[in-house]
Amino acid sequence: MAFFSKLKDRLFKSSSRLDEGLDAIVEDGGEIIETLDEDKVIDTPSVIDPLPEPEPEPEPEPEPEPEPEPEPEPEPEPEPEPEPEPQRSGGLLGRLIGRSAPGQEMRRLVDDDMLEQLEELLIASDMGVETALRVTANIAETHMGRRLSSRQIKELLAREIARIMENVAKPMPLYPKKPQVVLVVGVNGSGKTTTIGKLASQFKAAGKQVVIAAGDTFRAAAVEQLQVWGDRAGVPVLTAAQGSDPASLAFDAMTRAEADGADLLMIDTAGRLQNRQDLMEELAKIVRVIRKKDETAPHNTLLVLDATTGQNALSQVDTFRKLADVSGLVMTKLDGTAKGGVLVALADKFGLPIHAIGVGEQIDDLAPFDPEEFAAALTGLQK
Ligand SMILES: Nc1nc2c(ncn2[C@@H]2O[C@H](COP(=O)(O)OP(=O)(O)OP(=O)(O)O)[C@@H](O)[C@H]2O)c(=O)[nH]1
Ligand SMILES: [Mg+2]
Repeated sequence: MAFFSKLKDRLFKSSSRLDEGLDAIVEDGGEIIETLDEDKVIDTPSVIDPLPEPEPEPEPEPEPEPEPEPEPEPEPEPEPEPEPEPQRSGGLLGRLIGRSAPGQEMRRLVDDDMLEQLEELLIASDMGVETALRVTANIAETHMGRRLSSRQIKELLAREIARIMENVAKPMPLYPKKPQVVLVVGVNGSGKTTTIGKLASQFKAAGKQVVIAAGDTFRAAAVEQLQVWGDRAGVPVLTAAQGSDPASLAFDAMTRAEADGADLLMIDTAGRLQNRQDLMEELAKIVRVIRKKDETAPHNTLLVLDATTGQNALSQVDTFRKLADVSGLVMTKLDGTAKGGVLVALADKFGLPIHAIGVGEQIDDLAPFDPEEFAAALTGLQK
């Protein structure tokens, strides 16, 4: 589907840090290995494949030449200047892409040094210390003493990441309750209003009757912005006078949504910083007032997180969970950031469902969260 290839493209843009870092790890301290059949090694679906020489000595040989013969394939040219240093690199291009000539491949021994570098890279990619340690430990357990290409390490990592994330990939649940109340919360600028517009459009396309309430009553511009999104999505937006109590707007919106027989009521809220106690209390009040109408509401409380904030997303989840019963996450701005790794840390630490990811500012730039696609994109694997 065109949409998903666009998504993949955008996520790939965000993967450069991890992707390049992994290539660098293999390049740094790796060595060219003769592979009997290049394609077999490169394209093998499993990274567990045994190496040509299955017996790895404790690695006393960081020494230069594993193979005495300079180049195995008989070339028509009497080599112009084939490789100055045979085993350090396969030429500039080879170094860049972690491979050398056909039949050869750059590989790095999995040892303590390599694992330490990998751990540092994962931490630098915002995956969080605990997650990085555990992923590295898993790789150590299964692959210590092996020589792996950059591609193989990426496959291994992608598999670990997808495994951590598969349990949290869940679309926002829909209930028979009418109206199903969806409260959308998050810090300033995280993408709440935009995400509501995108979700409203998707639910409407799925045949749901949707109403949006402009619970950000502080800024006139916020109401206008939501109105624009309502028009784009083709759903009504309920508003109140600027400065009025957002909790009473939420109450009125519920009354109206009930009267209209709406399936979904999505309530936008003002962005609130975690350290603004008054705003955080106001959020708790919105929830209390909604429950006067329907004690099972809100049925979903979506916390919208901005991927570019990196590790700070973890403390946002902590804080918002204390105030509101956060039922799921949406991660926005995964396009064009190198900090997408924080999503792995979030999944690992909280296990909250990740309903969707934002990959742009347009109405259809919201995608279901697919762990395998995400892991492949994050590690720079071409699928
Ligand atoms: N690139 C990109 N930009 C996004 C995405 N989601 C939202 N934005 C942009 O982020 C900015 C803030 O989005 P809003 O939806 O206004 O955020 P908000 O949480 O409602 O902000 P406040 O109401 O001020 O707290 C806007 O410029 C959006 O276009 C996304 O997935 N990708
Ligand atoms: Mg907003």
